Amino acid sequence: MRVADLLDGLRAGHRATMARAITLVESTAPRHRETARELLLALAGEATTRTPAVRVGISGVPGVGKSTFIESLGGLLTAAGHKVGVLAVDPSSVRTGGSVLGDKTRMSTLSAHPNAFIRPSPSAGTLGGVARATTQAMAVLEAAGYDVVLVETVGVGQSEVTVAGMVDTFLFLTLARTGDQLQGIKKGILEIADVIAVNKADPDDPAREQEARVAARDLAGALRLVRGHAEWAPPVVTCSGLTGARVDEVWAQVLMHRDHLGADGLAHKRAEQQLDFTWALVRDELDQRLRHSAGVKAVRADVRAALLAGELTAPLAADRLLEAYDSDEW
Ligand SMILES: Nc1nc2c(ncn2[C@@H]2O[C@H](COP(=O)(O)OP(=O)(O)OP(=O)(O)O)[C@@H](O)[C@H]2O)c(=O)[nH]1
Ligand SMILES: [Mg+2]
Repeated sequence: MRVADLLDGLRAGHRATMARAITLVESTAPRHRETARELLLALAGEATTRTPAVRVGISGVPGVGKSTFIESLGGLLTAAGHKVGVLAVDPSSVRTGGSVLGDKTRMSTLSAHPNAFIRPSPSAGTLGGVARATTQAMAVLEAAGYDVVLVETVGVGQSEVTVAGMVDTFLFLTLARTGDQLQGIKKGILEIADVIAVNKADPDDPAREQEARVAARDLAGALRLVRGHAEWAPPVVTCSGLTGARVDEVWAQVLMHRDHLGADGLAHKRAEQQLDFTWALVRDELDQRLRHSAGVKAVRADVRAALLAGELTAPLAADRLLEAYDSDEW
């Protein structure tokens, strides 16, 4: 596949080309890497002349209703003329090779919409690798004219921080569980969330709605403690992804956050993200090299045996491995 053909297909918004291009940038096969690089370079050049797409990360525990919410939100956005891409970063796929997020069954209407494109999580590799694939898939979608990209991720481990580092606005979905809602939320989340929505506040269930409102108020209070007088006080709203109630309000808050950043703030945020991404790529690559180093391979069994026998301390063992690594010829 030639890069020029891919570019033509993307500009024309051809879905088959998008799927192909995303597969290409997700690929870890060495023979794809060169083409993928060339494609991404061309896309990066084009991106500078475009209005930046709205990139939103959507997180929350399994079952909080992320996919259902995206189905509702995507419906609103496509009806308003937007082209909506949905990607997933799934930490469980890192371990098991299967992906549960971004499942099209919860997004059946959206996945059938001509102006929506849903891509489940790439199903293998490290979290860094999955994140890299997702960032690059985002570039492909944007080149094809997708002006909103939603990234779904489960609130497990490092995945939220990873996703927060790739999007403009980070939306956290939570539930009203009276009493324990604050304990149930990792403190780190309150530090990175830009907008919080207490989900499943269905209008036909007044008791639940009320519970959600109380939870939202408590959360807003907790946020003030955690974030102090930060410039942006993350709004806490309630919604019901299933019925679509107040999903428009959540989106309005996302746009408020975007307004707050402003064009310069957004450009600055994205530049910083690129810098972090660069170092993540370097670390990933170094990790790979270490894994495949001939020098390290030659000594690792000996070093291990010596360490286990108590003949080497950890710092000395590390020195040995690093020396072996440095002795490699690249
Ligand atoms: N009552 C109610 N149920 C909801 C709402 N949103 C989602 N659900 C239900 O909650 C369950 C989980 O919804 P999903 O959208 O799959 O949740 P998710 O967060 O994407 O889950 P994972 O992708 O597995 O992490 C489904 O049975 C939904 O029908 C809501 O607003 N109200
Ligand atoms: Mg889901």
